[in-house]
Order: sequence, then structure tokens, then C-alpha cells
Amino acid sequence: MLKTLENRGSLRAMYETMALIRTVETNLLDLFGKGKLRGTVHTGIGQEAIAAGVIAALDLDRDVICSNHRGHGHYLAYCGDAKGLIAEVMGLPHGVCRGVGGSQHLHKRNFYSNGILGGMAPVSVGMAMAEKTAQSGAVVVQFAGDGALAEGAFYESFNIAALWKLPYLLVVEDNGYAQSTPKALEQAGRLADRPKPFGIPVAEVDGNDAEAVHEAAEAMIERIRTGDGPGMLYCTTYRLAPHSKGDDIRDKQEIADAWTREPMVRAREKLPGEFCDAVDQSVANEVRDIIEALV
Ligand SMILES: Cc1ncc(C[n+]2csc(CCOP(=O)(O)OP(=O)(O)O)c2C)c(N)n1
Ligand SMILES: [Mg+2]
Repeated sequence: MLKTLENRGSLRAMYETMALIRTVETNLLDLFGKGKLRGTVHTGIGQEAIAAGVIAALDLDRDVICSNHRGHGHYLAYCGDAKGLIAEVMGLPHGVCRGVGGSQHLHKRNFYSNGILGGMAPVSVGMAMAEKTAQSGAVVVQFAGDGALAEGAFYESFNIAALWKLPYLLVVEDNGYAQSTPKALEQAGRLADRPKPFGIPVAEVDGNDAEAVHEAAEAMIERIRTGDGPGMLYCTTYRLAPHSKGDDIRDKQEIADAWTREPMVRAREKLPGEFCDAVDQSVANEVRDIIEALV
């Protein structure tokens, strides 16, 4: 499944990844509606280009990923394990964490997720310190939302990561909201400027453009891997689905507009239609078969 193409950073390969994420998460929402999931789900529908673009720039044999409550896309981009994820969210014993971790507590090889906002910042920086000490050459990548940047733990983590030149990349997925609170009601100043007083470089990118995300992530990771210290990749995007399920009070026109510039539409503008249709169909079949076997 997935990664049939050698160049993980090609738009075609990233489209495959995005299609897998979109299909799995759309099906998870459906399964939730049917009462088949254990606990809640937060989907990254509309934010897939960030997972696809960043993770295609990592060395999957050694780099470490620390994800958050909206982490299914990061997980799928990392390992493509749709069956392990779906079973996990259903609370089944053949889930990747035996059905005990659920949607927000995924772990496989070098992938870890946790739902406490900001909680993974000191953990990620500690892991980066361990990798530096071991001289492994690995980079630790943390994903966090715009709302999470209100947590003070980030600023202590920035300080240590910069002071000790740790191989830590924070990828911010700014979807403009923390649950139902728009960014402007929660955050003073520009979030992309937050790491600058620590001397941490920031790259700002259109988070719905998989190629742009990938290019910026590659440059940032290459620099961090040389031992030059941490960085932030600030991606602007939009969450197309509700925060978790039936809790959406955003303007309906705003959501409709966002569907016209979401990452898969954007990728399709540059790819042959037959290629995209074939990927969509193959992923739909694969996910349908997985679910039929689990339900
Ligand atoms: C410390 C903490 N406080 C509150 C919550 C509840 N909570 C879960 S997601 C969320 C909003 C997060 O917004 P953001 O960081 O922008 O991520 P997004 O959901 O938009 O991807 C909140 C308040 C939490 N998980 N952890
Ligand atoms: Mg947000």
C-alpha cells in the first residue's frame, strides 16, 4: 500500500499520501456516526499537505516525529498503516497500540502522539537532546496547532533547544482556530514571530501547497541536521471538518470558500486527472476492504 513511487517528495507521491489520509479520515467520521469508534476523533481533512510534505522530507530510519491530537495524517504519512490506525481508533486488539491508545496516543517505531496541547514540546526537545548526545544525526519534528502556541511550555523548550543547538523542528499547522476560538481572539502578535527572540529561524509557507511545504521542510531539516540548531516551519492552512465532530460554529461561507483551495484540489491542478482518479479509486478500495474486515 502507498509509496509505490520512489521519489517520496514528488507531487504524485504526496498526492498518494494525501488521498490515503483524506479517505481514512472521511471513513473515520462515518464510523463515528455509526457508533463504531472508541472515543472521539479530530481529523486533519484539509491539512493533509503539511503531513505529506514534511514527512516526505524526513529520514524515516532515524528521524523522530512527535504529533498531537490531530495526528492521523502524520501517522499515515509516516508509515501508511491504515489498518493499524483504523483498528486502533475502533479500540480493537489489532490496532497499532492494541486499541488502548486510541486516536490521540499512537506509537509506532519513531512516531509518538499525545493530545495534551504543548505537552510534547519539552518531550520533543528532550528527545532532540538524546539524539544530539548519541550523535545519531536524527532530527526530532514536532507538529502543533496555532492554539497550542498559547502554552508556556513552548517558550521554555525554545530556550533550551536554541541554547544547546538541538536538532528540533517545530511544524506549526495554523488552521486559524483553536476548537471554536478564532486565532485573533486568543493570540496577541504574530505567532510566526514567537521563536525569533530565541534566535530560532522561521520559514513561513502556504500549508495547502504540498510542494512548497516539502521544499521548505527539506531546507529547514538539512540545516538542522548540520548541527545549526532548531527551527520552525510555519504553515497556514484550514481545517475543513469540525474540530472533532458536531462542534462547528464557523461561518458556512468561509468553509465553502476553503474547499476551493484545499490541498488536494491544488495538487490536482498540476497532475493528470487520470492519475488522481486512479489513486483515489485504489485508496477507496483499500480502505473499504480494511473496514469491511474490521466491522
Ligand atoms: C493543555 C490542553 N488544554 C486543552 C485541551 C483541549 N483541546 C484539545 S484540541 C484544542 C484546540 C487546539 O487548537 P490548535 O492547537 O490550534 O489545534 P487544532 O485543533 O486547530 O488542530 C483544545 C483546547 C488539550 N487537549 N490540552
Ligand atoms: Mg488550530
